[in-house]
Formats: sequence, C-alpha cells, structure tokens
Amino acid sequence: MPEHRMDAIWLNARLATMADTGVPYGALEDGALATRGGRIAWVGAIGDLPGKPEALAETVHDCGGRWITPGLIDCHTHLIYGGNRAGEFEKRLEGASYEEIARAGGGIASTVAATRAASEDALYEAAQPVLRSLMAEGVTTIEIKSGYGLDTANEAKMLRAARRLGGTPALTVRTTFLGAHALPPEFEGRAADYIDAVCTEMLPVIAGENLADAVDAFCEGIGFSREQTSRVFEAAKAHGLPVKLHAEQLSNLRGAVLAAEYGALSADHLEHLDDEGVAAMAGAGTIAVLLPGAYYFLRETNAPPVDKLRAAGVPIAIASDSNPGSSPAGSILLMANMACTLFRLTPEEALAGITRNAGLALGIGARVGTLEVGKDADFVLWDIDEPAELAYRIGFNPCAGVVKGGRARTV
Ligand code: DI6
Ligand code: FE
Repeated sequence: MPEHRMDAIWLNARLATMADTGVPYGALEDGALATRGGRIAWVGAIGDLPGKPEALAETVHDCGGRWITPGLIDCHTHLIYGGNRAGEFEKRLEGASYEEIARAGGGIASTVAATRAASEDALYEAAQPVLRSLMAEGVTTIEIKSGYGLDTANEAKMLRAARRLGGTPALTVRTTFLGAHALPPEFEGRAADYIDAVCTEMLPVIAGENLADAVDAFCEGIGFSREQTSRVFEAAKAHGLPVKLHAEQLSNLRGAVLAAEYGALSADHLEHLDDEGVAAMAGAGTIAVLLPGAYYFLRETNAPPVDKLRAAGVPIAIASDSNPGSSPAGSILLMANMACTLFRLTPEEALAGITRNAGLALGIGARVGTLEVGKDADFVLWDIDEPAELAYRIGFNPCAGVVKGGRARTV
C-alpha cells in the first residue's frame, strides 16, 4: 500500500468549503474530499483526483450529491451551569427587565447559587442534553465559559466539567475563564477586592492547572468597569492567555476599544458598539461575535452595526451564547437564521459566522472552520439543495451525518 494512501474519501459531494476562493461559500460542485490521520488530505473536483478512488483510499463513501460544510463551531457559550431560569423568564414576561432582576439579586446570581451547589459530575451531566442538541446539528467545536462559580474552587469545577465534555474525539471544547462575570454575594459592595481575587487568586490556579484557553469578562453596568476589565486583561497577559470580552451588550462602555487594545481574539454581543469601537476592532483584527439569541430573548431593539463592521472588514462570527438567563439556546442553525432575520446578515455570512469566523474567534482558525488541506477533518453532510437553506429554515435540522477528526460520529 503506498505510503500516501488516504484513510477515506468522500465522493459526489457539493462542497461549501467556506475558504476564501472568491466563489460564494467557497463552493465546489462535483467535489471530493479525502482524509488521512484525522486531517483533510485532499479537496477538489472529482475529475482532478490523482487516481481511482478505490486505489487512493481505504474506504470510499458516496455522498449522493449532498452538500458538505465544515463542522459547525459555536464560539460563545455558557453551557455549564446549575438549575435553570424559567421562573425569571416568567417574571420578565410580567414586565421586569433583565437588569432589574440582576440588580435585585436574581439573574446571574441565582445561577451562581445553583452552580455552587452542584457537583462537577452533576454539571457535566446537566450540560449533556443541550450539548447533544447542538451536536446533532453538526457542531464539532464549542467554546464553554466559566462564570457561575465566582470563586476558585467553583470556577475550576466548571472548567473541569467543560474540559471533560471535550474529552472525546467526538468534540473539540475550548474553555474560557470568565471569573469577572458578576459580583459574588460575599463581595457585595467590594468589586475592586473581587477583581483582585480574580487576578491574584483565581487566575493563577486556573492557568496553573491549564483549565482555560482564554480569559473573558463582562464589561457592563451590571458587570465590571473598563478599569476593572483592564486589570483582568493584564493578569491574563501575564499568564500568556488570550482575551475576549462581553462588550456593549446593554450599553456602551467602550469595551470593544479596550478589547482591541489588548489584541482580543473577539469582542462579543456589540449591540451598542460605536464607530470608534468598529475602527479599533478592525485595526486589531478582533473578531465580532454576534449573539442573536440573547438579542431576541431579551427583546433588545438596538441591533449591532453590521453594515459598519462589514465596511470596516471586521470578520463576523455568530454563536448561541447558550446560557440559562439570556439565551437558553440549543440550536446553532436557529442562530444562523436569526442572524439573517434580525441582523440582516446574508446566509453566506451567517454560515461563515458559524464556521470560518468562529474558528478565528477561538484563535484556532488554522485548524478548523474551512474545508482546506491540513485542517482537522471535521465536516457535516446535509440534505439540502443549496447552502442558503441552512440559515433559511426555522427549527429544522437537515443534518445527514457528521465526520469529526476523520471518523463518522453518531450525532
Ligand atoms: N451576557 C450574557 O448574555 C450572558 N452573560 C453575559 O455576560 C448571560 C448570563 C446569564 O444571564 O446567566
Ligand atoms: Fe455570553
């Protein structure tokens, strides 16, 4: 057997490579894709294959003309938490606002109490149903944040549970330390002291145990100030960890400018982003992660400035923000749909948002996000006639199969 023999080859596929080829979706009709050692080893037109498929690869699959996209990437979630907030949803329907509930000690604080009370095993198990739902739609890479523990032991517990979810070849998990998500009750009135604890007690342990791939903060009136955020970013830098930021979700604190100053991988939410923020992000190469689920669920009316982001060339990613308070989402395809209906992205931009640009937002764009030689062999087969259908349908999953690291996955 020649040494260069492929493990498997997929024939008769229509490939939405999402590579920057100048063709919409980076599409390749009559395509073929081959894998070796868990990576993509060959992508192109069937006619250009350097030999007979059976001679080239161990296993040959016929895709029957199905579309293949890169594995989907959900680059912003808070998937690990205790309890749920359906009761808070009812309160909001009776007229209370998300911020009022948070200021009255509900909101994130109530999830903190439930998360602290749960064991690592219980958190791991509680995340499974929503994770399964996302994976059934072709999610192969997911980011999971801490931020409901708010002390060293509980933040570490959350991140360990998140790492365990990724402890299988079926899924890549990237973890983010979000200690600066909310003020825990024991630090009431002492935000500066809490930020001290985040930087000098929590982060050293989290980084020392290699529990986080990045550091995030919630820069907001009900979260932390720019000054406090920049202390967290300094500490992250000292530990060699990249940063991201929840910025301009409910108001404009110029968090995106700060994030850009620190070379952040992404600034996320951005409903209240201004021109200065857009320019700073463009200059720093910071990805805009838009979260239409939170915008929808909180009934926000200020949409992020998509036209300006586009004009400035800031890559846009889309994520579920899956969390119990502002986006109890279990569907990445619905997020793609909402990105189009609510934020006016094109279906192609929405698909780039949950593939290529989501990979960039996680700092792993060289490994995932497009169908290109050398990247992880993560891809999804779809029962659709054109790629725009992925963002077009509402509450419908046309996923016909998922390959992760070169192997067919059951969900
Ligand atoms: N913004 C959000 O939308 C989530 N976190 C954040 O900083 C919501 C978290 C929650 O309400 O539990
Ligand atoms: Fe979030």
